[in-house]
Amino acid sequence: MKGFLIFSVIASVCPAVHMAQVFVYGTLKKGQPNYFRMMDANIGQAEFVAHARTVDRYPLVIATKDNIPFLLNVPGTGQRVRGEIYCVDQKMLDFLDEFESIPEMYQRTTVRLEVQDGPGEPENTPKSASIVEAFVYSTTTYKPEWLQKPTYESYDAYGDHGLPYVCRDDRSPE
Ligand code: PCA
Repeated sequence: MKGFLIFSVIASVCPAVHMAQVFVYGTLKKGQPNYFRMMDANIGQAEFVAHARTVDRYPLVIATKDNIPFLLNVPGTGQRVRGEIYCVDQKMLDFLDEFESIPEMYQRTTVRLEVQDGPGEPENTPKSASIVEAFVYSTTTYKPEWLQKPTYESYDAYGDHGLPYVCRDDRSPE
């Protein structure tokens, strides 16, 4: 019984076993500059599951000269970060790993999330307030001074922080 309870708390939300759960908090969210990549069927498949926020606090900062959002893998500081959970197929996961320059810029780690709301199909949507795990592109390869930067609960490339995201395919080091 105990085992069953643990299994049901950390639930899998993807309908197909070959799909992985990914939490996006930055430019891959709806309305953000790289969302179109998630929706490109030539790249792979990504299905929106629900809005969610991290169970633990993390510093979500904007850094580098290109104003890139980074979730620093330092649980316990910063804010409970808001984002979106997607189920993605292997092709999309492979693309995202490359797009996010793993392992130099980001690392793909797992994060615990509290589900907020989903699109409504009760059988496919995890219950509001349930706890799920997903992959996230976070980083441990940050500069120490990034820890002093302002943190955000919810990233918006077009927000009033005045740090607009610069998209380029050939990122050069700072
Ligand atoms: N892309 C990933 C990590 C940060 C970024 O801009 C995301 O949206 O979650």
